[in-house]
Amino acid sequence: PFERMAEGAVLLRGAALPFEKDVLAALDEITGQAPFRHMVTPGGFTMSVAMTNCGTAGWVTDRTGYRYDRCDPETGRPWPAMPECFLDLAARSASRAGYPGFRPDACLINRYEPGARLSLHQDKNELDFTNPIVSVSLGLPATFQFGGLKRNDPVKKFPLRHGDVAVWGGPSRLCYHGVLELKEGVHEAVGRMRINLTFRGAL
Ligand code: MD5
Ligand code: FE
Repeated sequence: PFERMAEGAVLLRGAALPFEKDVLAALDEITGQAPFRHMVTPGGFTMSVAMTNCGTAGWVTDRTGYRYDRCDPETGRPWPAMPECFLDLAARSASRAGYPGFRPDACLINRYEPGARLSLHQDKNELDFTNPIVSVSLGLPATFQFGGLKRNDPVKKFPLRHGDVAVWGGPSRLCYHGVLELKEGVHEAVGRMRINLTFRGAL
């Protein structure tokens, strides 16, 4: 199961399923130390998606802007370490998609509850855009949309389900993308939410 979504972007359906148990256990460990929180954008809006991080650096936003920070601003402590099973899943997925040698230093963990959405944006706070971004979907299904390099380029929609892994590299790395409002539902292993892990080379 190998779909090409765009130039440089590959969808590996179900690629995270063999890692499901380890990943969900590691997630509980991480969110015990660095709980999900709703961050505030520079414009003063509270995000409907709740976030936390693990790894050397974590993505954060507040009234002063977006950045990667080595510490959790809520606790002042370093983010929880990246679990081995996360690194393994990210590196193997990147490799299968044609990006060998990917070793992420940051994992942003997004939690969508029904009604939460992520509006169209580009990911450009990372220092080196030659690294791909690996995105792992868990729990409730969502509709992912991605467009082009300009905000007004036409968008394509893709359903993302539990266990799917998307790898965004090459020309797709800076494409506009977002997630439509999550529909009501309960996933048997994850509950009433969608979790997305996004692995990045941030520093
Ligand atoms: C999500 N998260 O489903 C997505 C998965 C984020 C975010 O967008 O910033 O936390 S990452 C999807 C992605 C990353 C980089 C490029 C592109 C998509 N793309 O070119 O479409 O929670
Ligand atoms: Fe993004």
